[in-house]
Amino acid sequence: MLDKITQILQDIKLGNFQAIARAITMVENELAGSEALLQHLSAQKETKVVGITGPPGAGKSTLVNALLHYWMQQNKRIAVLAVDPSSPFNLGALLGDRIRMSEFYTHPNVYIRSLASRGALGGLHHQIYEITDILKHANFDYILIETVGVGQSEIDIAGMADCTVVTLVPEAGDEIQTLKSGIMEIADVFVVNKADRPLADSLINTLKAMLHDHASQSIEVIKTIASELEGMEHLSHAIDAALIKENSNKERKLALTLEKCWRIIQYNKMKSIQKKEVENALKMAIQKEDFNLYKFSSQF
Ligand SMILES: Nc1nc2c(ncn2[C@@H]2O[C@H](COP(=O)(O)OP(=O)(O)O)[C@@H](O)[C@H]2O)c(=O)[nH]1
Ligand SMILES: [Mg+2]
Repeated sequence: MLDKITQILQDIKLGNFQAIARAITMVENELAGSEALLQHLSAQKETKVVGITGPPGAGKSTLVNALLHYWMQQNKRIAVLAVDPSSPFNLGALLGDRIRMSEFYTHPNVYIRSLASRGALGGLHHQIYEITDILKHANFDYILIETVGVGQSEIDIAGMADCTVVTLVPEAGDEIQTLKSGIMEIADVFVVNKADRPLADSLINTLKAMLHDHASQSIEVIKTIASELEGMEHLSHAIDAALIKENSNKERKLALTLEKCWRIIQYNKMKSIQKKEVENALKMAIQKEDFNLYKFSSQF
C-alpha cells in the first residue's frame, strides 16, 4: 500500500493530473490509504490559494475563465476547484461551470475539479482543506477556489484562501450597505464585474468610500468585464500584491493553521462515533426514569 501511495505522491509532484484526480477521489471517499497519503504530503513551495467569491450570477466562473486566459499567456499552471453549495443533485450548476470553463478542460496546464457540497454540516469543509493540500503538493502556481458567497461559505473561503476576491455586479450598490461589515472583513480584492453596465463606476466609488471609512484603502477595487476578458492583467497584479502582503502576516498564518488543525482533530476524534449507534443507545436510555443527558453523553 505504501508503495502505491509513494508512487501517487511522486506522480502528483510531477503534475500528473490522473494521479491528482485519483488522490482527490481517495480522500473524498475516505478510501483505504487516504490517511497515509495525506500524512505524506509535502508542499514543494507554498502554492497560493485564491478564493473567488460573490453572489450567484456575479460572473465568478466567467472571471475564473478569463483569469485562466491571462495566466496561460504567462505560462502558469493553475488548479481550479469549483465548489457549488447547492444540492449535489443540481448537476445543472456544475455543468454550467464546466461549459464556461470548457476550453480549459483539456489544457495541459489547467486542472479543474468540481466539488459538490454535501450540505452545510457535511464533509465539504473537512475535505476542501485536504483537497487543497493535495493540490499544494503538485506544481501549480495558483489554486483558484470558486465558491458562491452565501453566508457562511464566503467566510469559510476567506479562512482558507491566501487572497479572497469578492466579485460584485454594478447593481449591487444597495445590497452593499447591508452586507458591509462581513464583506469588508473577508475581501482582499474587490472586483466590480460586468463593467459594461452603466452603474459600475458608481459602485466603484461607493466601495472606495467604504474602504476609506474602514481605513482599508490598500484593498484594491478592480473593474472587469470578464466575458470580454477585460481587466485581467490589473486583477492579476492586485492578487499578487495582496498575496505579498498576506505572506508577511505570520499571526494570521498561525491562526489559520490552528483552525485547520482543530478541525482535523475534531474530525478524527468523532470518527469512531456513529450517530446511529448513539441514536440506538438513546432510544433505550431515554425510557428510563433516571435518564440524565450528561451521564448518557459521557459514555461516548
Ligand atoms: N454583461 C456581462 N455579462 C457577464 C460578464 N461576466 C459574466 N457575465 C454573464 O453573467 C452570467 C453569470 O456568469 P457566471 O460566471 O456563471 O456567474 P457565477 O454564478 O458567479 O459563476 C453569465 O451569463 C455570463 O455570461 C460581464 O463582464 N459582462
Ligand atoms: Mg459559477
